[in-house]
Amino acid sequence: MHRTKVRVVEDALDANNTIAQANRADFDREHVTVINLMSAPGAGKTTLLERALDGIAEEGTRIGVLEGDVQGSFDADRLAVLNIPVVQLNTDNGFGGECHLDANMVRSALPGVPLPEMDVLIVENVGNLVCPAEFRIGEDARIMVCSVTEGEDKPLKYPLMFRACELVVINKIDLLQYLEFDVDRLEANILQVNPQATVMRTSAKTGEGIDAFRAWLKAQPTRFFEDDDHEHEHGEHTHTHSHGAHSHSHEHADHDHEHAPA
Ligand SMILES: Nc1nc2c(ncn2[C@@H]2O[C@H](COP(=O)(O)OP(=O)(O)OP(=O)(O)O)[C@@H](O)[C@H]2O)c(=O)[nH]1
Ligand SMILES: [Mg+2]
Repeated sequence: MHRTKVRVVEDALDANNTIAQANRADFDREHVTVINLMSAPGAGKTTLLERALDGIAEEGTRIGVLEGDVQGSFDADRLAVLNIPVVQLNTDNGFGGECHLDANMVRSALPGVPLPEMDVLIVENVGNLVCPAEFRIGEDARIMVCSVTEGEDKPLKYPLMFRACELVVINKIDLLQYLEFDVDRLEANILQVNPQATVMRTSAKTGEGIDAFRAWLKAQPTRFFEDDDHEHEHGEHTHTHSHGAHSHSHEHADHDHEHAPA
């Protein structure tokens, strides 16, 4: 029984990776760098984007957002005032209200995403600390947002998500003064499970640390200048570039996924 379950999960992840490659080919053709933005519900993904993307187009970086939510367009509506391309993708429309985005869901939304108008596409994943990390969507880099109300132990309890990300943003640091929270211990735990991670501390409320986050985002389109010799004919898991985003091939195959049939 257990073996059957693992096989189904492997097949599902293989199928996902095939579609993720197709997404990636489309992104490459349009020279768009794609970032998968993940966190537990409410850690501050949308608020960080509201802060960091305000005025970024005027500074020369064309960023679009694909908003993934189970239901509703609350987050897309919040970002609409920024005057950037924002597309909403709901997982309850034909996808069973999934708790994560997968490559197929993103693919279904691509016809509505004006890729030629952007250098970077940020995909805000569904708020969840486990499932989104298991499904590649064809992205170049992954960001995880972890807020200071979630507990210092989270990297040790949910290591896959922290390990999958190039950047970990510790958000809501304006609340530290009200909490008994050891932010240095959180950072040490993040680096214990992912020594390569870049770690930033932000408050999307006060704006502290947002400049560094914004600078990180603005640096993302450079991969096409760095990779000009490579013709961009790489597959999802064979290409190495400045973010090291594709060196994780099939590391998840031995993880039981919550949605596998029993
Ligand atoms: N104090 C404080 N509150 C914040 C900060 N960032 C976000 N919030 C608040 O946290 C709540 C959730 O923020 P969102 O940006 O909606 O979080 P999210 O990760 O996009 O949530 P989902 O998309 O539902 O997963 C809101 O009430 C925000 O105002 C912060 O840095 N400090
Ligand atoms: Mg959000």
